Amino acid sequence: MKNFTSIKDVADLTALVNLAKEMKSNPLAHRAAGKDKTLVLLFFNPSLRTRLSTEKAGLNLGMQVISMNADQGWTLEFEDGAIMNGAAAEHVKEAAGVISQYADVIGVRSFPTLIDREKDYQDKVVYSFMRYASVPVISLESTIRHPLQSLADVLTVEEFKKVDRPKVVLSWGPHVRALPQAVPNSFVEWMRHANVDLLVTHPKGYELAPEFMDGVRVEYDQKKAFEGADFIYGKNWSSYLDYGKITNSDPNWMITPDKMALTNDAKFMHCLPVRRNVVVADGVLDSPNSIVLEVANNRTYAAQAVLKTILDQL
Ligand code: SN0
Repeated sequence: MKNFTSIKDVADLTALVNLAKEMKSNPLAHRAAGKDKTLVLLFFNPSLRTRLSTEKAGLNLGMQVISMNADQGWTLEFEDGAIMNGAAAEHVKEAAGVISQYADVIGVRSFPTLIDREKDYQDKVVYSFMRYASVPVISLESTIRHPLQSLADVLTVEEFKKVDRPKVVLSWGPHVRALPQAVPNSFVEWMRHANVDLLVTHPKGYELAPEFMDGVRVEYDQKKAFEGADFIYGKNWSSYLDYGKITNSDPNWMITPDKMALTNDAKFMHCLPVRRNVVVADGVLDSPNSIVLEVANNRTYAAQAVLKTILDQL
């Protein structure tokens, strides 16, 4: 694994999940792996879990960790051949090259504009860093994917499943803000490689990009989708078709205890942050079936498995 930006960077998902489990069972066992190595995390957008869990993962592996909020101050230029007479003070060619002088591994977070679909789906920030950095780059949520979240999701399903091939339902829920498609895109991309029966439910108009959904089942009737589910994964996303828009805010799509009652005693998962009583009702989040904190905890071990794999190859 040179970089970590999508499932395509993972040679063997089962082996990576097993490594994450091993990290979890003894988080400090590999403190020598990252000795004298520096992890630099760059945040072009806000972060709570990703920042803390990835820092923690690096520290558990004995790395030195430097995080930087890159959302203020200089804007970077990402276009090749740009005449830089506008707002951007530095090209990513120099920025990524410079950070590579200080870091052994670089992590980058960036959100989409949700205005220009073609541009967002080029995933330029993370790919530019990969191109111009001389050290491995990991995605801390790119404009269209959130692979560390998805690895934690696969690990959590693996830990909590009661049947060999559980029914996993990704359910859209309403939201007041237009959110990225990164988490659901990535969730689908990873779950289709896991041993699960995957179903996606959302209102018409919220179809995800074909590059992620090809061959994945969709059920537009949310209640029907919930029937017999072993896991419900709640998430809002803005429309891909009417790009970045909120085209449905029907509160009837909120995930409620009534709907959870239709499932096979399903566990409830969400990547967080979550708007209570908008996307999901209190009764679901506060029920014993909610494992949102377990998902968040697993973010550390997902990141630790990825970092360990990369460190072993340096
Ligand atoms: C982000 C998203 O991609 O949906 C981060 C999730 C890991 N979520 C938000 O930005 C939520 C913002 C809000 O106002 O609720």
